[in-house]
Amino acid sequence: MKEFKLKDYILKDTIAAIATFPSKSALGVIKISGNKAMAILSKVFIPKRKKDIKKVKTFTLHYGWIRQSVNNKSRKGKDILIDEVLVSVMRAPNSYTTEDVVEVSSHGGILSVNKILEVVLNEGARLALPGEFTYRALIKGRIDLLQVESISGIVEAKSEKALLAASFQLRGGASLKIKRIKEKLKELLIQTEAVIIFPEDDIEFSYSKFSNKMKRLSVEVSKIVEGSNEAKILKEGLKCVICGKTNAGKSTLFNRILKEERVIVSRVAGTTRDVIEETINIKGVPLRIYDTAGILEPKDLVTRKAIEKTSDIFNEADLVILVFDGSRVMSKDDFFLLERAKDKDVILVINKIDLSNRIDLGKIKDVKGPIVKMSALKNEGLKKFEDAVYKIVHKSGVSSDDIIFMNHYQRQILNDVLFKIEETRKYIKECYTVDFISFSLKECLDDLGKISGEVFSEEILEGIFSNFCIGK
Ligand SMILES: Nc1nc2c(ncn2[C@@H]2O[C@H](COP(=O)(O)OP(=O)(O)OP(=O)(O)O)[C@@H](O)[C@H]2O)c(=O)[nH]1
Ligand SMILES: [Mg+2]
Repeated sequence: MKEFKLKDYILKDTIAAIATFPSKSALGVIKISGNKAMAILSKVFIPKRKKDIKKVKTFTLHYGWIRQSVNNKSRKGKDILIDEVLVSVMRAPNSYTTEDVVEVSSHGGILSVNKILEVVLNEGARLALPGEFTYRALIKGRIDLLQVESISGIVEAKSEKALLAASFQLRGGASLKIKRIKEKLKELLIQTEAVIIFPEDDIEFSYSKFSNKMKRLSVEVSKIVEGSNEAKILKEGLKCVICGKTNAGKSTLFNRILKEERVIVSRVAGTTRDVIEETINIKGVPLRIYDTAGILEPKDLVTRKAIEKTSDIFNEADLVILVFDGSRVMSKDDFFLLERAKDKDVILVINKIDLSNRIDLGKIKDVKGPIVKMSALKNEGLKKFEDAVYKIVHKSGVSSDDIIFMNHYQRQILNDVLFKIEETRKYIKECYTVDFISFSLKECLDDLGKISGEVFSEEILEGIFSNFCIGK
């Protein structure tokens, strides 16, 4: 994807873009925003009822045709009519961008929509960059950075829970939470500053009272960290890898989870070579689930590649599903995989319970995660398996109002804030001088300002807007 820099988002330009997905569909929408929006419209639009379109009121709808002016001699003066449209006019400052905004709804043909955009660009608009309409809403102060992030949360929502959470955030729910934390931090900061600025007044600084307040703040920030982690899972899906030695029944389980015969299953050890990815939804949580090769010893180039691919996806996984063949004793491959999964969230699946049991579960140690006994072949225990996945995904117990969509940078900053708060608590416990505490609180406040967008951070803004689509 092309990288965009903030300096390319020039505010004085009038911008235009196709806002709908270009495909054969009922409608297509072309958006124009900026101080020349109405002038451009007046050049390309022929209203059915005669009127001066430049002077129409805000929030009005106009029926007519989009035209393309023709300059060649033989057709001079005879415009080409491109498409029959409805035009919505939203005047500054009450519009998405706070500027004059025009939305042209045309028929949804790919050519028609592109042609309308072309004539609009010919009359002086510039093609909008990704997220540029939303960027203007942010810069003009109509929404903050958390609301911006909620918009991509709405666009990308894969479940009702994600949609409701993003919509709550767009209404300012998350912004208010950050604001409240900032207010509390400010109060604490003022207390420390009073001690520093007026030493002659001998203001008493109670370390124990301060410590209690910081503890409460830490709980609140932790809750927001959990909410942002949950949002990441809802947005991107939980990466969930199925591992196990050859023939344990990984592919059979994969097919069961998907409820279709997606991959080849066979008695031959080493059937699966490639990593196969599918996305499913378990009770509103998108799971990006991967079937992998069970081979652990490379025999040739193909098996070497299979091992490498499995290993890469294993390292990235949020959740490992470790499949054991319950009808066989534990082998060195099983122990190797157990050791490897030690630091991950794991579900241990004891498969093939329809056969006689030979596995010794007592030998499984040091793994945090539930054990699910099942038969993938006979489709027994799948419900227990899905419940175990659901429990792991929701272990934090975050409710939908606590979910906060943030981008990678915002999450990183939030984690830094929590770290600093914990550090400050240590300073307080060890009765450091008040200026140490004060400095740390000030840093936390600045960082929270970057998350909501009050403190300008180029890195965050570029990170957010490069992921937006053009036309949003
Ligand atoms: N009896 C019984 N057989 C099973 C069960 N699950 C899988 N199998 C059989 O075990 C064999 C291997 O299954 P796969 O799903 O291909 O195993 P895998 O772990 O994907 O194997 P590789 O891709 O070679 O690593 C097949 O013959 C399956 O029918 C089960 O629950 N019970
Ligand atoms: Mg397989």
